Amino acid sequence: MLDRPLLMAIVNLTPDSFSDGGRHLDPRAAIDAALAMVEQGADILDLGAESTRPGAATVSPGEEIRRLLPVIEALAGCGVPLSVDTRKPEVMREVLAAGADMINDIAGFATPGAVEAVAASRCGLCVMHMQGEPGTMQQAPAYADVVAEVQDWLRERVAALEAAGVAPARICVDPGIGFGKTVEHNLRLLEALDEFAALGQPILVGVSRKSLVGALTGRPVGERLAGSIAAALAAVARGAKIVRAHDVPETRDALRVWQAIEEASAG
Ligand code: HH2
Repeated sequence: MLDRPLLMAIVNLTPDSFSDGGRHLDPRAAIDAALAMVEQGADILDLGAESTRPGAATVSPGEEIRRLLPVIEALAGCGVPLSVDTRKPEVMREVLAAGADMINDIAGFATPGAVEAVAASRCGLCVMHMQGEPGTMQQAPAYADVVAEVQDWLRERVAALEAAGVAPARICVDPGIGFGKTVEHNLRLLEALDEFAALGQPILVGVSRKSLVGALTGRPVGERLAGSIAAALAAVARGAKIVRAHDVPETRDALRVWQAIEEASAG
């Protein structure tokens, strides 16, 4: 399945996500938006019920579950895997029981109980790197060597999952663009993404509409599509296998064209 880059479409069930908060808070609206994304070529749907933008307020596990369950139940069988973006073990257990196929954890399954919550299931996992906590992570991110430190941390988290019995084939890794990183850190990680192949796991990257794109273009969140696509293609050119994005038709087109050129050059 990973012989072409996959498109993970973002469905935020939150009132306060940085770019589309509030749009899909009503379950029916979220379900319709998600089904439209599948029609438009999404390979995976990533459902998130807690905003992780810098400074965002936390949501209780009960509230997160209440937002997620009706949407998961309605989307089960929609034709693409359902990923849930959460870092809470209670939420992981509930959504897996409800039929979720993948857990995307911005805390890299480092929260106590998170590894155990996923180990017994067969779900896919995305292990993302974050320095600090969403509330404060952008205040003073610091690394001696950002690429080495992010890689070491991801390697350690993958080892912890494997030690708990998770098959490596279930795991992808993500450097966590914008999560406790300056513009320079983000650029360095994207530029060196091919070095992450040494971890031996597929690489997922999320750059869509992020402040990195804003910093480079001077554009507000609603005008970052072109910059987001440029960053996504730079990531796949350096080996990313899954791209997490808000704008499905446009990102799909960009990936198709990129892929066709790759195939032509391979003969
Ligand atoms: N970025 C966000 C959320 N989850 N998960 C992974 N694996 N990689 C990412 O880069 C990533 C992520 C932030 O984007 P968004 O979901 O649009 O915003 P919010 O966190 O405000 O809901």
